[in-house]
Amino acid sequence: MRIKAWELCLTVAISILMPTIAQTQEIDPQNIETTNSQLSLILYGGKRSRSQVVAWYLEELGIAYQDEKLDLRAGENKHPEYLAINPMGKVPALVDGDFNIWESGAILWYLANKYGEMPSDLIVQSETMQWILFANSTLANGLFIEDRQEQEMPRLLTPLNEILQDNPYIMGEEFTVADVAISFYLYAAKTRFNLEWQEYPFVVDYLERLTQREAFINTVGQR
Ligand SMILES: N[C@@H](CCC(=O)N[C@@H](CS)C(=O)NCC(=O)O)C(=O)O
Repeated sequence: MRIKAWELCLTVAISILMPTIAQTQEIDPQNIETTNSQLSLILYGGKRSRSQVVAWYLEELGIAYQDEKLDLRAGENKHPEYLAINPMGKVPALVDGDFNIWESGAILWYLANKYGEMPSDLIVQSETMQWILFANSTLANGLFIEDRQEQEMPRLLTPLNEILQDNPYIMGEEFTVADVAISFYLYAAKTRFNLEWQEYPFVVDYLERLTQREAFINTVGQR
């Protein structure tokens, strides 16, 4: 099945429901100020959106947050109150006290640094950033964009399979935010297109392990 670029956001998060840690609440665009003052961490997302990758990582970190689901079809992401948080009018966006950040990869990076166990080593930090950017751009486009899928999927999955043959996780022995970013798109593509990926057994094994994580089950894995 082929998919157009504009459909990407409707398909990357196939399995969407409410996180258990999150307190889900329908947004009242007139009331964003009030909402912000109630909890310091607020995730703005949409029902079928990349906000799920952030929800998963927040749950991995064990951080309670307020889950604000915007109605994208109704254009709530274009209301002035939300544009004040993300001027691009896209989700996800995260509000942490007085700080707003948007772009799912940047949000993961911020959370990993502030609440995770990001080492101070520049090499490790840069490699982590490399994988987050790869997931959000090269991998997501290669897996989902109509004109690229056939050529890019084997090109990207072959080296991923080799890396995962030698390591349980994308950066080695430890589960990191890079695994959240990478596996989110792998899972979404595999589910969306009903792929077996027999030729990539270590990718499949990796996905099976990650999708059994409690935080995944409680967020992306919910249907
Ligand atoms: N690269 C951005 C993509 C953001 C994006 O396109 N979000 C979609 C939902 S997945 C959106 O807000 N769509 C609504 C719109 O474009 O009006 C990210 O990873 O955060």
